[in-house]
Amino acid sequence: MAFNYDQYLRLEKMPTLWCWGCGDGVILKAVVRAIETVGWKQDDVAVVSGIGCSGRFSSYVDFNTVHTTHGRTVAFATGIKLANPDKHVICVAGDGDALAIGGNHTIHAARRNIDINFIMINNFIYGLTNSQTSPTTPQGMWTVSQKAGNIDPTFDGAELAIASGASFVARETILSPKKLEKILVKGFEHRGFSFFDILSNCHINLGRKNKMASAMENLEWIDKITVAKNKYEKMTEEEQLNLFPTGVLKHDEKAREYCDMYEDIKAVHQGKRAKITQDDFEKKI
Ligand SMILES: Cc1ncc(C[n+]2csc(CCOP(=O)(O)OP(=O)(O)O)c2C)c(N)n1
Repeated sequence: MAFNYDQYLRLEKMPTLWCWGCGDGVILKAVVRAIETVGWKQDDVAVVSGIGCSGRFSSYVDFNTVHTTHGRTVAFATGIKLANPDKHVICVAGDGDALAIGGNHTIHAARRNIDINFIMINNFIYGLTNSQTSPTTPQGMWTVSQKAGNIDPTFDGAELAIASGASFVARETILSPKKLEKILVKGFEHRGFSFFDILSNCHINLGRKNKMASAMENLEWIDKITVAKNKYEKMTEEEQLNLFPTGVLKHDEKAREYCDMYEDIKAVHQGKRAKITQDDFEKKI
């Protein structure tokens, strides 16, 4: 039977404001399909987005949604999750939102290992505001803020999430919607901070002056810079240079989740237990 997307969409908001051929729609489809697979009820899901093309995401989906300020997606999401630990929270942020203005929030949400699903739509540029350099823009590329070519070293959001303490980290591209759906399902089912670096095209604002003016050309470039993790691991360091491995990059089931740890704090204040000790951080599985 055909998948019923209408059930998950705010049809009155259609058509979307995304450009023709934008990858954001592919990600939206994968997210709702993954939600159906994990069996979450629409009323039990909150989708929080910031400002950017990616920020439009929350307007189009029929869940509890918050379209919040630029760079503060995960701060809002943290409050929602702590107040509703039994609900499912998804953050959607651009690479600018997640790694530039919101970088500090991303680091600390990952460090706490709070059960939030953080989807970074990585189009390598500030899309909505027309082509300023973002932390993921490759060196040498034209941007409107660095017209001679970007000199800032490129930042790897997945590596940052791993180093910060996220317990589930994965990368996929919109070229493989089925694989994308699968890693979303895995991350959604994981209890802890799940970070998804999803590589997508912005042929309008990244591509137009970087010789990939069509969606296809932009996607061919994404195909060239990505390689499945198992192949990547067999490559020499030289071959790995400028390539991004895709797939599940980290999956730690043992790390304790923040809302669970917060329950321990509540128990102390309610007089149900004396205090928290270091033993509480050894997860018993
Ligand atoms: C506090 C604040 N600073 C700057 C802006 C302007 N602004 C809006 S979206 C954006 C960047 C968008 O890029 P990204 O987060 O990568 O998302 P995309 O549009 O590419 O999805 C900026 C700088 C803002 N809205 N608020």
